[in-house]
Amino acid sequence: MPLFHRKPFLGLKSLILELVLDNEIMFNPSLDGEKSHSRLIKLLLCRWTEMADLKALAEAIIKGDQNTAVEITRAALDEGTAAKSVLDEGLIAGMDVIGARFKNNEVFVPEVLIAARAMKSAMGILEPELVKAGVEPIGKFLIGTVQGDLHDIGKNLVAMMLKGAGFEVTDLGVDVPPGKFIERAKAAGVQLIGLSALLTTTMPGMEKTLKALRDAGVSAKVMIGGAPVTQGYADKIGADGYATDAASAVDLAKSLVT
Ligand code: B12
Repeated sequence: MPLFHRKPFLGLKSLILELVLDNEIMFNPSLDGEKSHSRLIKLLLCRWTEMADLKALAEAIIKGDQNTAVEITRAALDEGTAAKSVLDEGLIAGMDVIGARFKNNEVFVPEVLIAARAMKSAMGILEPELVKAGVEPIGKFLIGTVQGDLHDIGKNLVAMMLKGAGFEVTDLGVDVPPGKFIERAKAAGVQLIGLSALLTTTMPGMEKTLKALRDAGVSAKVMIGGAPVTQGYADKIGADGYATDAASAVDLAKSLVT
């Protein structure tokens, strides 16, 4: 399979506009016409290639093609593409599509898990470069299934989608007592906390955890979810938000950190 799919004249017009807006193409009086012209062609080719590569990366994530995702990520970094562009225009763009399709019932849990696995592998290569480049996550998120509850499939999906959206996620696992949420929330300085519950008998654990967090002075926003949870319940216990599925959880998290 060819490494890159280069589509001729992919968004060429918007590309020129983007380069002009980025001030990368300027009318430089010190350059003669020929030099300016060749500089323009060089820049266009360079950016166009980058865009095509990252589009192919997003497609690999959508298909859950782990090997191709890793290969393109490595090649893009070797070619000098900025780690942040690889993240935003490749990995996150791909996970955004999967999230939207999941929300619309066009794909289901297995497809999301496969896409997330591809993203995780590519992230393994990208992460050190992001750290080197000083790229900050869009927010720090702590998540766990509340005390007494062992269900984690939905919680894991939420965690993966949030990672895919650019959040730094700490996953405390299942059966998490309020004290553990407090301890990690303080240690990691998170802006957001996600509580998951799948049992009507463990749902009160959300209220208990929320109260304990507030009593301990943790001001991070708290969002809740899980099959039996509703917006009404979130309002009743004073949570900052509720989402029905992993894709909506990403939208909610983004809205809570801005
Ligand atoms: C798989 C499963 C199990 C597995 C869990 C494996 C695992 N690793 O998670 C096992 C077999 C261990 C299990 C055990 C039990 N289960 Co069970 N289980 C299920 C089942 C079939 C699927 C749950 C699931 O994974 N759904 C798929 C995921 C993707 O959906 P989700 O969890 O809802 O998550 C999505 C959203 O809710 C949301 N979301 C989830 N978390 C969060 C968090 C935040 C912050 C946000 C914003 C959003 C969000 O986003 C997710 C992704 O889109 C459900 C039935 C069902 N259809 O829901 C019963 C179910 C939840 N289980 C049930 C029961 C009763 C039990 C047991 C008590 C059975 C028993 N007698 O032992 C035990 C309890 C064990 C315990 N202490 O927790 C009942 C609960 C009934 C009730 N009213 O409380 C259910 C509804 C089955 C039923 N119809 O009776 N279970």
